[in-house]
Amino acid sequence: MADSNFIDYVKILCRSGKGGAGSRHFHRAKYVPKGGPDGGDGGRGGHIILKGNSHMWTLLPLKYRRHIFAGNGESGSGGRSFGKDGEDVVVEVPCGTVVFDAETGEYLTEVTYDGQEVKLLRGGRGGLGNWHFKSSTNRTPRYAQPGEPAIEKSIILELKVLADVGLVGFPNAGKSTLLSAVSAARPKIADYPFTTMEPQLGIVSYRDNRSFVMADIPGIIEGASEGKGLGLRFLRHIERNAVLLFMVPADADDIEAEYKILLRELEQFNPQLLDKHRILAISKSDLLDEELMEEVAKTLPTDLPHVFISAVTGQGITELKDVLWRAITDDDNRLATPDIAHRSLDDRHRVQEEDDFIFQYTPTDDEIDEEAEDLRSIDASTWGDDYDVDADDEPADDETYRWDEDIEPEDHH
Ligand SMILES: Nc1nc2c(ncn2[C@@H]2O[C@H](COP(=O)(O)OP(=O)(O)OP(=O)(O)O)[C@@H](O)[C@H]2O)c(=O)[nH]1
Ligand SMILES: [Mg+2]
Repeated sequence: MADSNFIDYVKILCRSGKGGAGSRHFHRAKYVPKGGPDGGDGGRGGHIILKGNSHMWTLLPLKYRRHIFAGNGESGSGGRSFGKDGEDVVVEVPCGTVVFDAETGEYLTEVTYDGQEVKLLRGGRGGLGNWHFKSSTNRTPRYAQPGEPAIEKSIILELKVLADVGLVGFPNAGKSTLLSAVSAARPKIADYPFTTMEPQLGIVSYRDNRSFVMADIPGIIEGASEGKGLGLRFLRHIERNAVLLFMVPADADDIEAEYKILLRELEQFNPQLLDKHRILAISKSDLLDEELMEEVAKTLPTDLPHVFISAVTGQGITELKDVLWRAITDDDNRLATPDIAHRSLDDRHRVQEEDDFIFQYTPTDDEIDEEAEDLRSIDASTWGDDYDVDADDEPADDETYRWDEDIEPEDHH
């Protein structure tokens, strides 16, 4: 496993950029005595954005990237010059990446389609320069706003393979052999358990140029939901499949009993998995003759369709594809799929509005009080009393500003 390319779990520390400070500057020029406040605004800190990329199949590129930091905004300067915005960081992830808060384990969001952008951490807004705070009572504000702080969050990215059909079976059931028989994928096949150590995807072509994606998942054993065998690590991939194809070999002692064990493991992992369409394939049917097959058929569970298949002789493969296609395209199933995708679905995050970040900076009450106190002290400043400012030039309302009020400087976005 050490040299595996398939990485489906990474933990990363992310930090957005902090906002640049507003400038506290007064215009100075020959023949313009007391030119007035002209400190510009600080630049915005960089955002952290996740972006879906359908050409990525693993989180490997992120494995060694322990930190992702966006750039800080630069401070404003004299002459109402704006500070430069900090650089945004766009992190590309495979489709099917689910994001959790590393501290709380809370589900945050997911990236499902190519090009989708999820705004994760908002960069701090830049502070306003002192010329915003000029007023009739204070023509020489010595106050400028600091920039908003950066936001730091540890996140966990989990990849859940997006496939139409997931293969569910004990080790050695013939899952990889089936995938290699119906697709161009070439998974490793051998007669020992746990040959498959990581999920493999294959595209199965169906008639009329249609196709669907099948995922070969490592074998499940009794106790997998408690971590036995390869355990939980791969059970989660099944969450994203639209249809589950159970595979039990024809030479099993009791097919129904094996099917029930598999079903119980899925249920213990996530009961909603049982809402998916299920199909039972009796693999290695070349080991049975007609007569035996009829005998076996009588012992099969009756609550799901079954198909006798052999990846070796090709028996039942066309029928299997038909049954799978019908299940995949079944509208009832389509509707059921999005809801069962993950734990703790949070309404707040479902719609990602244009500037709706998952984490934004919100000042505490103390910080708001401190800010207001600073602004009040502007009035107490001196040396402006005799300073002449054209009355029309003054901001009409008072300059009390709170970070959460979102004042936009007129000519800047
Ligand atoms: N006779 C017969 N043997 C098969 C058939 N399909 C698979 N086998 C054999 O069964 C053994 C296991 O096959 P795999 O495809 O590796 O099984 P798996 O379910 O992927 O196993 P794990 O990856 O360990 O979970 C191999 O020796 C295959 O040759 C079949 O249709 N007929
Ligand atoms: Mg296998």
